[in-house]
Amino acid sequence: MHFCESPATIAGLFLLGRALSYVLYGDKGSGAFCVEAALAEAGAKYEFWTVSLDKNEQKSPAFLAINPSGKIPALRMPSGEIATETAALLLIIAERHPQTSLLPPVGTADRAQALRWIAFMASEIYPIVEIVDYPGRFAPSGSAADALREKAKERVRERLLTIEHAIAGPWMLAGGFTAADIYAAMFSRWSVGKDWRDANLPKINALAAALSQRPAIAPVWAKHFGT
Ligand SMILES: N[C@@H](CCC(=O)N[C@@H](CS)C(=O)NCC(=O)O)C(=O)O
Repeated sequence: MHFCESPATIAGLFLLGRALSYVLYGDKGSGAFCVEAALAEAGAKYEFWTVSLDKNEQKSPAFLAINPSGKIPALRMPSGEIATETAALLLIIAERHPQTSLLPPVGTADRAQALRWIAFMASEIYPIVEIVDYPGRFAPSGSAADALREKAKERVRERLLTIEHAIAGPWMLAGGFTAADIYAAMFSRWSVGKDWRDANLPKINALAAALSQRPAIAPVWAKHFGT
């Protein structure tokens, strides 16, 4: 289903989606991967509505009404309210589906570490990805923007190495799989280049391979990142 279908169709499907399931607004290979993987892990019903980054649909008036920051992913809850921010969405899904292992139990040392690494990636990596993807938003276009993009890529690589060194193996935490693994695997597919990743991030690569084999997540991984 495409985001820019006729308004009547969208309105009808909105209502249907609202009544029955989550509605995830996103695009393939984007931050929507995390949210879709968490929903799949939870066994939750959801609709995936494409907001095309190639077509800049995240800046369309229709989508800005959903997320005024003009970014995907956004998630409409079955009860109708919208939430955004990938890290928050991971935590919201974990909270609403406590039968999953997306987050360790409240008050445990493992939960503290899962929250720590999710916050690290949200604050230290995701904003730098915007500079890699859209350097012209931060520097005059041309050689200044190109140089900035390269510097930003270096920072993403440095911060992914911090994650690499923190991985217990196969998952980030010795206690097992959490939402932090979904987030880490996604960032390793962006910005840094496959050759560099293969040479420098063996633990994240192994984590991503394990994630891509989880029964619920396997089809989501294939959809967003291929096999
Ligand atoms: N702070 C947001 C960042 C989301 C974000 O940057 N999403 C990217 C796609 S992965 C996007 O929509 N980029 C389009 C743009 O910045 O115009 C989050 O954590 O969800």
